[in-house]
Amino acid sequence: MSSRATTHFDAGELPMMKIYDFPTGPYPTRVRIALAEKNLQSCAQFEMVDLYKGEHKKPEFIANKNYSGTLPVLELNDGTCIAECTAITEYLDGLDGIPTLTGRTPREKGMIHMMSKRAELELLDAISVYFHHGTPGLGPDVELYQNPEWGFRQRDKALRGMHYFDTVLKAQPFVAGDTFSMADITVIGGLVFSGIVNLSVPAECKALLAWYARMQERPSVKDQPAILWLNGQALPS
Ligand code: GTS
Repeated sequence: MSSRATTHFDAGELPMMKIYDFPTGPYPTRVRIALAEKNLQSCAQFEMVDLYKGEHKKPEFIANKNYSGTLPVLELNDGTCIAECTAITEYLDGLDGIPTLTGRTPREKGMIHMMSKRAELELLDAISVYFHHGTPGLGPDVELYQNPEWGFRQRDKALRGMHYFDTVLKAQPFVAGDTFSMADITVIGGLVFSGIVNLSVPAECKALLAWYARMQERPSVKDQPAILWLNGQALPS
């Protein structure tokens, strides 16, 4: 961890943490990007939970790791488990006392939180619902209830969300304003999921497409397994 430029921690004080992960998953990708942005990857040990085998729905996982039965989950040395990408990102961002992803001032924090939540509601979570209800999703053994009509409505909502974020990005360089933040990471998660379900960003959403191309050049984003996979590149072993 010696490469971290500014930190309130000495290397030995930084916590080791475990991330319950599915490397190409859009939500785990959000936390992987946050770790890379904070240069904390070497503090994280990843444990794969196979979504397609329903390991995240097993009673032990629900009881001990995440009541919601989703990934990612961050587990601290003392056994504390933090689920929800935004909560995990807030935790990681606060570790060094120099928040770069979740805002410093009340105004920044408010804007970033709002835009990240909006990116979940209008884009990422909507595509997730489409995946689980409007496509075979994780397969019949895991998808015990499917409502295709709801899935297709959410797909249409996500397409409207893409137009909304296109409008936002016509006016400013990043989703929550002038700097990269957790809100950008959430929209990246949304576009990763859109790639997985073949829901293309409409060609007229030029600002959103240009922003996504820029995001994929960021060191924290470009080598993510999900991005490599979607771009037809080999995954690291
Ligand atoms: N609100 C949660 C968060 O922000 O962490 C959602 C997490 C989520 O839906 N994760 C997906 C999941 O566990 C992982 S992935 O789809 O990105 O790979 N899905 C499995 C399921 O059964 O919902």
